[in-house]
Amino acid sequence: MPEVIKIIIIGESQVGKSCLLMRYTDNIFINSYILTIGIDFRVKKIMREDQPLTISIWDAAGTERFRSILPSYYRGCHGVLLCFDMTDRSSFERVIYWLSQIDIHAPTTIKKVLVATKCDLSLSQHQIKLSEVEAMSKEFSVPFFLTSSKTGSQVEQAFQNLIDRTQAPQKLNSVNLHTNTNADNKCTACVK
Ligand SMILES: Nc1nc2c(ncn2[C@@H]2O[C@H](COP(=O)(O)OP(=O)(O)OP(=O)(O)O)[C@@H](O)[C@H]2O)c(=O)[nH]1
Ligand SMILES: [Mg+2]
Repeated sequence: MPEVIKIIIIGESQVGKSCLLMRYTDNIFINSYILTIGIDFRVKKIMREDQPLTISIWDAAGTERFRSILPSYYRGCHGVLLCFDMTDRSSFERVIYWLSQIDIHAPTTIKKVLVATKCDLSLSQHQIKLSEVEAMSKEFSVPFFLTSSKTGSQVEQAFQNLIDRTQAPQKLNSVNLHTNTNADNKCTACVK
């Protein structure tokens, strides 16, 4: 079991990757958009089963012009958060592209989580149905989380799911794809 877990956050530009990272590491939300140049990096130390664990998190720029540097950052990654914006259909359609990038560049053992962002925004702004997210999750056997970095909803859970699976892969390989849709955890904005 690794004592330092390396996680990368990927997805199209402006889906909210940096906000997800800031919410997880610093518990803050930044309303204005600050473009990530190349790649950003933060560390969070947690306790897991009474043992200290260091999580190093790489926040990749989504813009096309920084894509060429990305392949080398997948190296040695234990987990990946693949983000799309619930209010931007094109970012959801690009999930397949990002999955192919993981297949090409990341270790075969990498654990994946699909992260729907901005679920705090009103249903009228949503461009993706929950059933479509569920279908994508099922097709690629990747659990999903309906998150909001603004409210903090499901952010911790998305990271924790990834961390747990990197720590005990043999037990948690058959992860329940729908655990995050339990009534208590459900992001109500996404319930249709
Ligand atoms: N309402 C709402 N807005 C969000 C949320 N997450 C991010 N945003 C907004 O979306 C915009 C883009 O967020 P970023 O986190 O910078 O996006 P990014 O994916 O890192 O973008 P790149 O660095 O270009 O790849 C910002 O204006 C954020 O305030 C969220 O959960 N809810
Ligand atoms: Mg960013």
